[in-house]
Amino acid sequence: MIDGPERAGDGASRRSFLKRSLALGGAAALAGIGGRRASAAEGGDPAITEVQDWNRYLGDGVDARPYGLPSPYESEVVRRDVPWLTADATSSVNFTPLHELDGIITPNGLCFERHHAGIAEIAPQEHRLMINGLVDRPLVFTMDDLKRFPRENRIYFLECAANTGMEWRGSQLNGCQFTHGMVHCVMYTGTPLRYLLEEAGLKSAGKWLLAEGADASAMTRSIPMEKALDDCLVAWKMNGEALRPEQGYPVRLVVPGWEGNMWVKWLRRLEVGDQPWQQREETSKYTDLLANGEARRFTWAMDVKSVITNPSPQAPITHGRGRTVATGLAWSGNGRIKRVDVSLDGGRNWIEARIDGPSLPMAVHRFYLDFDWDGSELFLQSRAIDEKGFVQPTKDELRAARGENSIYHNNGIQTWWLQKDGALENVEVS
Ligand SMILES: Nc1nc2c(c(=O)[nH]1)N[C@H]1C(S)=C(S)[C@@H](COP(=O)(O)O)O[C@H]1N2
Ligand SMILES: [Mo]
Repeated sequence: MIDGPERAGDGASRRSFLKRSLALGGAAALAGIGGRRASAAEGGDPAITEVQDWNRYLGDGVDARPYGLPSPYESEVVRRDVPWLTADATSSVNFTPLHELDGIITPNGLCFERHHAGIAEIAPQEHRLMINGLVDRPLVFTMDDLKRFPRENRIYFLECAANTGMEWRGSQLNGCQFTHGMVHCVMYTGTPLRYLLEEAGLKSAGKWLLAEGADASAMTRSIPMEKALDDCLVAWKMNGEALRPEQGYPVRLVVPGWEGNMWVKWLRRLEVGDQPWQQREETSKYTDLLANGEARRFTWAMDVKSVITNPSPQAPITHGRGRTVATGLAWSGNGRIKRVDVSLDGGRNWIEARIDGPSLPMAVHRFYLDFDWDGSELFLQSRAIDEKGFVQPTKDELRAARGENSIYHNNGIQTWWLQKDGALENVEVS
């Protein structure tokens, strides 16, 4: 709550504040935001004058919650699905509540889920990972075997190639959870895939890898050996604890920067071959049908992308005009994010946002724009640029290049229409 004579939302000071804050890329020195003035409480704010229960009585002891859960006041912070999107929950998706999160790490219980045949519930002592095909020594690993290989910890985003797919032809879903929530960013612990392949001994003809899941869909994808030997991980921990069943417990493949479908969960087999297998998920699915009837295939790296998570349709501005924190996420399968720009006027003018927190290759980046909202309508957009120089396109630019048939690989610029009452709507300004 902004109050007092110096409130940032006042006339001339507001305009100069806006100018200043824009000039400084949002990192402006902010005057007049000391919170509610103390005098407001002089009438007797019961939040101050009354002794509250939590102040009067002892709380639960240390063993009341052996596995901690969020406060009951955070009960809205959950994954959500879009019921009409799929016929059945076992081959479906739900979405990360991006508008409720901050920083760059997605908590384990909020990582979106995408299953093709439900969640496999696997007893780790019964799980095996096999390496076969063009290797000197076909091998089978137990989970205990895997844990004797050298471990690494790395933070990566995973984005489903279908993320934002419903928005290709125009704006459709009202909330960044639904338009952009098929992404999460987690610290994985595991062993580089390279070590396991070296243990088996690659034959020189071995140029491709087939990764297969142990779930009822037996998810299978072809991965070029170059990538497998470069930075892929076989991971069994996420954010420090065991993978959640939804995320592939006891072990999954991590394919940094590349489309989520390749990150095979419940990983049970790696076959080495001399060519791709042309599986269903790399032919009929996860391909983009161009206007000329040809399909783009094997487009693995996820393109540079960003979205403003707050304010957004599920997170309206409730404080009225004045000082406002806009924030969002940016990521690229090509490496680090170099810059994020924010527009308040549908892409006519751009202001460089402030990136805060770790800047890691193929991880999400958190950006902020601290600005003074004058209460007028705005068209909020963000545009990310990665370290390879790729610039997030407008949706028109994307459609000009790829046509109108696509679902997958939509990294177009998102627009939120901020209305005078602080509500927001998903619209397209291209
Ligand atoms: N075994 C198996 N692996 C899988 C899938 C699956 O259905 N089965 N879905 C894939 C898809 S399409 C995506 S986007 C990611 C989703 O990972 P998440 O559920 O951890 O978010 O897992 C991939 N790995
Ligand atoms: Mo996916």
